[in-house]
Amino acid sequence: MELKLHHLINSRSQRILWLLEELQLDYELIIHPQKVLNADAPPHKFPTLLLQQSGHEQTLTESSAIAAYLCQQKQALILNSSAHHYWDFCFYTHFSDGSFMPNLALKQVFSQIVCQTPWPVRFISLAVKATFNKSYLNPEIKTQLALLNDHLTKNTWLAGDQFSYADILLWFPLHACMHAYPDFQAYNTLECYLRQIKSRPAFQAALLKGQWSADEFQRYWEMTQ
Ligand SMILES: N[C@@H](CCC(=O)N[C@@H](CS)C(=O)NCC(=O)O)C(=O)O
Repeated sequence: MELKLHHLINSRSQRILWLLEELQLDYELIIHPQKVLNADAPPHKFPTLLLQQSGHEQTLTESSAIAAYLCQQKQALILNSSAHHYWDFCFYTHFSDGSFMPNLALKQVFSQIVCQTPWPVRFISLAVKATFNKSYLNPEIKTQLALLNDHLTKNTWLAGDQFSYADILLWFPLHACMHAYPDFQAYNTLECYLRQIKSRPAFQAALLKGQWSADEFQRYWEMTQ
């Protein structure tokens, strides 16, 4: 099976790059420094994975679908339905992109609206953003962080002692929260969990290959606070 990954620097596709490194799969990496705005270029969502097998090419998008497929193929980083932490595995593989990331995506949207509002009336969109953050998004994220913090206080990884692709999917929104949510430092366990991820060799290799910029990521997500 030949694999080609379309990756946008500092985006969610960094998770699939990390997954490919964890699974020790051979792949070709196509790096996109920024969003494709050219009408002639094929539209891309990042990640997009192209799989070539027996003369047939398949295009796969959606990080969680890509992760589920690759891990099933390799029979790695997944839990068997008889495993003690199977239900945690099931829940958290859907939680990250299904519930957690949408709140961060809304923060991104409000931040973009502010950036695109003409300067003389920007105070209006700034006020809307602040109100929505205060009254809805930050309380929602607080509840989600408390859930994760509580779970990871009792477990090394999301699925108990076993590192799984649920952890890979969680990393991006959790790391974004570190900069996008004002009181993140109150969650000591989550900071330790992120450090634990950072110490994985495959994670480090993926950061290098994906041209990850920690400063750029921080700057981008801090603007959404
Ligand atoms: N739910 C999808 C979201 C993919 C997505 O929207 N990725 C962003 C980068 S984080 C993207 O492709 N942006 C470029 C665009 O929408 O044109 C996934 O996790 O794979």
